[in-house]
Amino acid sequence: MQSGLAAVFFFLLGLSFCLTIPIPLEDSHEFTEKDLQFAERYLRTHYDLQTNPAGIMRKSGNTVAAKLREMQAFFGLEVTGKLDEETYELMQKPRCGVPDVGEYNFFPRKLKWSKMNLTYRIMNYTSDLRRNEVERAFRKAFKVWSDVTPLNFTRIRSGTADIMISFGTKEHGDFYPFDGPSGLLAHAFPPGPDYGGDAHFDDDEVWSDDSKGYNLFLVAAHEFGHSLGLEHSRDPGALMFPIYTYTGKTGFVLPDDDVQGIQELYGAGDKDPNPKHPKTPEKCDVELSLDAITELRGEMLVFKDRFFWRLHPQMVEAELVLLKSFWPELPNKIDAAYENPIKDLVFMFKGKKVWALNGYDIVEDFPKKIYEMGFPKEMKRIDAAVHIKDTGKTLFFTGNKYWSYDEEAEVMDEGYPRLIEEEFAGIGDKVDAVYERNDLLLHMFRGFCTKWGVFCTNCESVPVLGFGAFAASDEKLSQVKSQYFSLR
Ligand SMILES: [Ca+2]
Ligand SMILES: [Ca+2]
Ligand SMILES: [Ca+2]
Ligand SMILES: [Zn+2]
Ligand SMILES: [Zn+2]
Repeated sequence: MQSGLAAVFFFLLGLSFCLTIPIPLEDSHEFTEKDLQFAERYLRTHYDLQTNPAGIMRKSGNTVAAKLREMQAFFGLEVTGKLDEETYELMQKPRCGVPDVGEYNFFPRKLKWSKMNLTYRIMNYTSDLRRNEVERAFRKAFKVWSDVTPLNFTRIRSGTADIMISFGTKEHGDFYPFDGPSGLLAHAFPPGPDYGGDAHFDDDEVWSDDSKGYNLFLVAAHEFGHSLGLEHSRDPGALMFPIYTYTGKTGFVLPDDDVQGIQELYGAGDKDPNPKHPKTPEKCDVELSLDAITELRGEMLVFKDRFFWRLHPQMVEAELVLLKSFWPELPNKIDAAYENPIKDLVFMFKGKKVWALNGYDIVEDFPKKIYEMGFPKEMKRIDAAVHIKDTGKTLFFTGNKYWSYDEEAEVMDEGYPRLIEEEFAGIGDKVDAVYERNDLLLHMFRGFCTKWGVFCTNCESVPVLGFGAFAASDEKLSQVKSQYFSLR
């Protein structure tokens, strides 16, 4: 229970202190003895840190540093070899029990089944769900993989199956004990005889068929990936990413990264009912267009599909994370976003709905309908939004028009909508995303626009389309208008 509280505590701390410079372990009193023990156990379980009974965190610093560097590299964190808040925060997240680094794994690599017809057997059930719900979750999870390969899965009710599925707690017979609620959720063994292929689920978790506790289907689909020979992926959008994220009750589609992985082992099937497998966006992709951009407590968030990039002012690399890993209740893709720093709120838009977010929390009474803000009822969506600190106004772009909203009075300004082309000549008749930079310029994005300093440092040769900068206040506008063309 105490470690659960600690997890919540650090989870909350994570957002408000996400700007802190990594704290070197040696000089820091931020971590208690218990935290250090937890970190050590994490590195032992997932990164094969060798056991040393005499206070390994301080005495064999080099080994720990090397393991921390491996972990930080795996998750795309800043590689310091030191335990910092961000690394510790990540260690607290619920995850799969299989190690992340292949060569240190507890089983030999590159294993696969030599047959395409496999059997599975459900040895016992969790009391959290009805039997038929458990069976449906497992059946659906196998279908994820059989849809994209020639593999077939048949359930048997007695005897030995290739994939034996069971629920257990703590030490459950294989020397890889579970750990009570949260932390490790499940693990599975790679293809092979006996234990090979078997999948174990921690019954100290609350299993569900929706967003409560942990979704059995999602965890099972991940574990069966291991049962078939897949390792963990570094792609935060992949099903085989080691950290659990609830991605929604319906419409799960296996991401492209996992499809590539499993088809490398077994080839493609001929029956894929949904051949559109989402790819994880790459920030230096020439054809990248953006959904939305906003600031959040000093960080920049850049949204694209199910993801956003987090840009800490002090960090060189943008971190790519799933939208739902921060805000499980939000839709998988948003249209527009802006921050009102005075209210300490971020507003996000999708279709006719708007959400107000205070850090990780959705503000009560949200989502609301956008017409409640003064937009016409028939308006279907907002393309882009930006808050201008100087004037206290928020500009909304939709189609070829834009609106001005008075944040203090919470009303639309008179005389709007106006044509985008009138005020922001050259940007065209539609805007994808817009934000105000410290230079008081509005940076507007339309179409492919990857040439963006901190965001993608090595795309000098990428053509820049639909990128414009405009002064946030009227006085500067004409001067900046000419700049727009040279920025292009
Ligand atoms: Ca087996
Ligand atoms: Ca657990
Ligand atoms: Ca947009
Ligand atoms: Zn796993
Ligand atoms: Zn086990």
